[in-house]
Formats: sequence, C-alpha cells, structure tokens
Amino acid sequence: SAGSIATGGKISLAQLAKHSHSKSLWIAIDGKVYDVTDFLDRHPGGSKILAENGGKDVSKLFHSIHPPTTFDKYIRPDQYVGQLDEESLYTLSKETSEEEQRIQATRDAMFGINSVVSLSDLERLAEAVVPRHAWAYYSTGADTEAALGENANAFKRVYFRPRTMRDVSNTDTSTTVLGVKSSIPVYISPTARNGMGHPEVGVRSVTALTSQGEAAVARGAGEAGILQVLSHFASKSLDEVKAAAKDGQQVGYQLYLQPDREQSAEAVREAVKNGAHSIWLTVDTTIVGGALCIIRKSEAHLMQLGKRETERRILAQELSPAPHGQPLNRAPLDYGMSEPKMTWDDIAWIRSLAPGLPVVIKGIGAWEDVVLAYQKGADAVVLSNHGGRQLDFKLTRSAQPPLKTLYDVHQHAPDTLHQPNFSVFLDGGIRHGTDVLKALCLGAKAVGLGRPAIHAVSAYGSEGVEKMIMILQEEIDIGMKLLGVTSVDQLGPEYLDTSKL
Ligand code: FMN
Repeated sequence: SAGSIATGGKISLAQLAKHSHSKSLWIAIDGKVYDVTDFLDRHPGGSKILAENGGKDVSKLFHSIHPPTTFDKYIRPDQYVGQLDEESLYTLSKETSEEEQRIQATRDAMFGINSVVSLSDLERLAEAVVPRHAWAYYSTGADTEAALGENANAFKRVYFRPRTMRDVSNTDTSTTVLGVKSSIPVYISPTARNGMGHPEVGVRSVTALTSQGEAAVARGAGEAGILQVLSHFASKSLDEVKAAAKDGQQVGYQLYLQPDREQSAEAVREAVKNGAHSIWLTVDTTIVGGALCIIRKSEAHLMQLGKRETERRILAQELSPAPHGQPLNRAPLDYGMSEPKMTWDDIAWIRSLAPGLPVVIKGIGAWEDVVLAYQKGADAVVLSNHGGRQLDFKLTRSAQPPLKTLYDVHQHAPDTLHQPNFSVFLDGGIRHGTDVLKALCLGAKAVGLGRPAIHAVSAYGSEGVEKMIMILQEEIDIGMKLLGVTSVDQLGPEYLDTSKL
C-alpha cells in the first residue's frame, strides 16, 4: 500500500478522501497520511469511530483524546503513506467548524482571570467555552444523576460548630499527602481526556504539546504546590506531563486494571520508569456504569444542532447509544476501564510491580472495604463513587455520597483514620474550601478534585488551575480562622453537627 499512490510523495485532500472505505482506509494526522485498513478491527476505541473518519484529517480529534505515545504504540512505520501537499495543509489550517467559531467568539468575549472568584465561576465559564461533546462527557453522571447531585448536597447537610475567642492570627493550611508537601489538603483526582476541553485549533504547534490538557494541569498544580494524579486515559503521557512539571514535582499514576494482566503490568512498569510518585488503582469500574444520561444529553443536543452537519457527525460517533442488541448503558468513550475479575489479592501484585511506591485504592463506597484495604496492605484509599458516574441511586437509593461513607468510617472503624502509614482520602462534590474542612473534620487526610480541575484548565489553562487552588486556599484559611483552628491537624468531629447527614 505505502508509496503506491503519491506522485512526488505528496497527497491531496481529494486523494485522501478516496480512501474512506474498509478495503482501503487512510487517515491524516499532523500532515502525515497513514493506511489504517488493517488497524480497523484492532482499534481499542472500536472500529466505528475509525471507519467514520476514513479519508479525513483527524488531527484535532486524535490529539484531544490520545497522547502521542498512543500512536507509536499502535502504528507501524510501513503504514505511513506520505505527506499532505501544501494546498491541503493550507486548507486545513483555514478550516474552522461552526462549533470552533462559536468557541472562539466566546473565548474572545471572556473576562480576564481576575474576575474569577469561585469554583462555580470556573464551571460556568468552562460550560460556555468547551466543545459541546466534551461538556457532555465531562459534566454527566450515571443514569438519573442522583448520585452526582448528592455528592455535593451531602456537604450542605453538615453544619459547622465554630469556636471563638482563640488567637487565629497565624494559620497554616499546608499538610503532606503521601509524603508530598502540599499547600492545602487537596490533590487533583485523575480524570480522562483533559485535552478535550480546549482542543488546539488549526495546525498543532510545538508549545501546545506542553501547554494544554494534563500538562497545563501539572503546571498549575506545580505552581500552587499540590499533587496531581494522572488518569490512565489522559490526553497526555506521563512523560509529557513530567516534562511540563517543575523539577522534583510529583505526579501520581492511576491504573485501570485490564483483563489482559500483562498489559497492566507493562503500564505500571512504564509508569515507574517515567517517575510516577504512586499507583492509584481504580476499583469502582468492574463494569462501566449507566451512561444513559450522556446519551440523552447528546441526543437532545443533536436535535438542537439541526443541520450543522459536521458537529452532528462528531457527536453521533462519539456519543451514540450502543447498537441494537447490545447493552444500552455503556459510555462509548469509556472502553478499557473494566476488569470484573479484580480482587483484593491484586493489591500485592500491583505492589510487586512498583516496589517502594505508595499504592492507593480508589473508589471505596463502604466502611468495611476501608478496613479490608488496610488489612491487605494498601497505603491509602479514596472514598469515591467516581464522581457519580458509576453506581447511581435510582429509586432504591443504593449508593451513598462519599461524605456519608467517611462518616460511616468515623463511626464504625475510627482506628483506620488515625494510622501513621495509612491515609483515607475522599473525592466527589468538593466545590468550596469549607467542603474540604468538613471532610478533614471527619478524618480524611486530603480530598481530591475531579471536575473543578477540568473546568479550570478548560477555561484558563494552567493559570486557571493555579487560580482554582488559590481560591480554595483562601476559603480554607478563612474557614479555619472562623472555626478557631490554626493548623489542619486540629480539625476534628467536634467542629461539626452531622445530625442531618
Ligand atoms: N477516575 C479515574 O480513576 N480514572 C479516570 O480516568 C477518570 N476519568 C474521569 C473523567 C471525568 C470527565 C470525570 C468527571 C471523572 C473521572 N474520574 C476518573 C473520576 C474522578 O477521579 C473523581 O473520582 C471524580 O471526578 C470526583 O468527583 P468531582 O468531579 O465531583 O470532583
């Protein structure tokens, strides 16, 4: 195949477009054309999205979802066909969809970052400026979204019991998270595909490699001094993220165990080689939870788009419901996150692959499992329901918000909260510094932020992430002074009224 076409090695968009069927499937990325015919059935994200993009330039779509290392892993040198010609490159650089124009106009009209005073400001701005298909992916929860809503609501049902007449002129919001010095008791939870929210428009530039997505999160987190945990499905590789990070800045690596254990072993070894600080094994995705909601949102959006064909097409392929006869409630983007055979014994296996690195079990929803994780030798757990994206309440009210799980740990297994070599973290619904304080009062060592970091980086890049952390720090500091404490280790259950939880 390779080389059989190109006259003078250069290919036009028209020539590319001819190879759009399963017998000959070409795609262009960053000006280079590849023959991916024999990759159709092997594409980890499914053949559908690849088939629908045959004969096209897919640079933007590819880079918003995959780190460049993905490419080297799957594409062989002999699949390279040739380069796009100058005219095609020029056409592509000028091509902007209606959605891109909408985003650009919104960004042009955006206020400067100084006008941002809360995490909800960042959320509103992000909703306005991220591509709509990315917003559908970022914002949704499973099924009825009851679990998603309840994560944040739970914090509202816990009241403070502030103490006064104490000298609070000097307060210290800092702590350590798994040995890492941290300006506030907060870290960045792993979330997939941070690059979708602020995709590069036009031809990919070199600076974009280190200035967007998870690389930008790394810069913001580094400036403000907190730990970032990189998702298994990040848009950037750990390598790229470390390159963007400060010297000595720590980055954790999150793992989704794969049915093919050797593949997972390789992923952990690679993370260790690239300097991961810790391994965060996500355990609440033994099957991908109900995603009816994301499908509903995207269908409604498709109708709203009417005849805006390009966007319709992109949305339809990324978010369409499963074909007839297959289970309905699968999020098409969330392939590769489930391994139903995982058990507690896998902790020892992960540890053997990453000697000396902290192993964190993420996605605990019952206090009994905190005790088990401790007994099985984990260094920490994250009480989490995956940001309300997995097990939903529905009518049976079967899943609980992480804050309630923490309360149960405090009630039934308080010893696990006070171990020198074991930490209990929590994520889900943290939107204000006082939420952080409430979790710490109940015994969490630190809390994770998922969506807020996505909002911040989508709206303002690394500066947004830094700003988000500064806002939280100020809210935590004010909250501590008003509670009557001067350091985070003074926080305890005596500062809360949990009777409404
Ligand atoms: N958790 C993981 O362990 N790995 C992931 O790749 C991952 N991707 C996510 C993608 C999105 C868009 C969101 C919203 C969450 C994701 N999560 C993932 C869950 C987060 O780590 C975290 O548990 C959750 O977002 C916390 O809730 P919050 O968004 O209310 O802060």
